[in-house]
Amino acid sequence: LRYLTAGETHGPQLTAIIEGLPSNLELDFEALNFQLQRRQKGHGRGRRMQIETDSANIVGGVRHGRTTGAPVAVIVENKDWKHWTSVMNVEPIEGGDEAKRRVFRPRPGHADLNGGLKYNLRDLRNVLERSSARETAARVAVGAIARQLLAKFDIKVAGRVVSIGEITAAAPSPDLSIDELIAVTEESPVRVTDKEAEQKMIELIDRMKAEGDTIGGVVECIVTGLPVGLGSHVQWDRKLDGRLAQAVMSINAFKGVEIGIGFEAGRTPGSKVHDEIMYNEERGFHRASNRLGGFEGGMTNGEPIVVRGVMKPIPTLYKPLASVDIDTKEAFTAQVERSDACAVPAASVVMEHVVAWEVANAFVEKFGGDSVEEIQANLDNYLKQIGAY
Ligand code: EPS
Repeated sequence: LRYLTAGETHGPQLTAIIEGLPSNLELDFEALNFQLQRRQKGHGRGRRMQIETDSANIVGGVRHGRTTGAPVAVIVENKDWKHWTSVMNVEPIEGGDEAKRRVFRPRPGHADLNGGLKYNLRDLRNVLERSSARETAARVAVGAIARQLLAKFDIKVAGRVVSIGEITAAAPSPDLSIDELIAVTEESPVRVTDKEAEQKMIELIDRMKAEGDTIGGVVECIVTGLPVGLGSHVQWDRKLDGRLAQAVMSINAFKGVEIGIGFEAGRTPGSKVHDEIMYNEERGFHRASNRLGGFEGGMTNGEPIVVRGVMKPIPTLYKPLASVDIDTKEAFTAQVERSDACAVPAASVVMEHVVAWEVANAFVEKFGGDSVEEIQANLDNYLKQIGAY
C-alpha cells in the first residue's frame, strides 16, 4: 500500500491518493467522517476548528460502496478557503505583500525558515501553508480507510492521551476492553479515562491559553487482534516497529516515539523488561506481560501493539519569541497568530490513523491478495499453520 497527500491549509482542499487497497472492501462513509470529526475535537483547539466541518469525499476507486482495486482518491475540503481565494489563488494576482499576505518573519519552531532557505522562497507562506497540521486531516481520511480494512479482520485501534504538560493520566484499568477504552476516551475532552487528571489537564490548557502559551503532551495508540508475524527481523526496513516509529515521528510536532515501556527499558533490569512465554490450549503461545509493546525482532508477537509519541507545544504563541526578519535581517518578536493552545487530544486521533495505516500495510504485505476474500483465505491458512505449530 502507498499514499500521497497534497494541498495547503488555506487552499481549496486536501487530496490523497491511495494505491494498493484490495477490492471488495465495503466502506462505511459515516464511520470515515466520524474519524475526521474526532480529529477536530479536543479541549484547546482554536477558532479554525469552528470554521471547518471535515468530511471525506471519495472521487475514485470506489463504486456502489466498495473498493474496486483501483487507486482510491479522497478529498477533504477546506471551508476556510472562501476567505483565502485571492491569497491562495493558483493564478498570479495583482498587489504587493499585503494582498499576498506575504510572510517574511519566520516563526521559531515552525518549518518557515528552513523551508524558505531550502526552496529559495521569499514568501514563507509557501512553506507554512503546506507544513501546517491541517494536512493531518488527509492522513486521518487515509488511515480511516485502513482502519476499516483492519476491522474486517477484527483488528481494532484505540488511542488515549497519556499526559499533557506535567499532568499524567492513570493508565486505563487492565479490565477495560478495547471497545470500552474507545467509548470512554471518546467522552473525554482530553481523551483520558482518568477523571481527576482530565480536570487538571483542562485547567492547565486554559491557564496556558490565558498566558498566551501552548502545551504539548504524550499520546498512546493500542492495536489489538493482530496475528503474530507482521513485519520481519530479516531486513532493517521490514521491521514494523521501525516503520511505526517513522510514521509516528512524521506527524506534525512529534519529537519522539516509544514502543511498549520504551525509554523505561533503559532504566530497568532485563528480568523486569522481557515478556515471559506461556502456552495453553485455548490461547496457544502468549505472554505473561506486554512490556515490549507487542514487538520482538521487528515482528508482532501476538500481544497488542502499544506505541507512544510525544508532541511538542504548538510553536505559534501569543507570547512572542525572538526571530529575525528575512528582508531587513533585524530582530523582531513574532506577531500574534491564530492557533491552538493544545492539540494533543487531536494528535492522539491522528496517531491512531497513521498507526492503522502502517499496520494495514504490513497486513496486506503478509497476506497479499487483490481482494478482501483472497486476504481472508490467506489469513485463515496462516492461522491454521500457527495453530498447528
Ligand atoms: C495550524 C494552525 C491552525 C490550526 C491548523 C493547524 O490553523 P489556522 O492557521 O488556519 O488558524 O487550526 O489545524 C487545522 C486547520 C486542522 O485541520 O487541524 C498550524 O499552523 O499547523
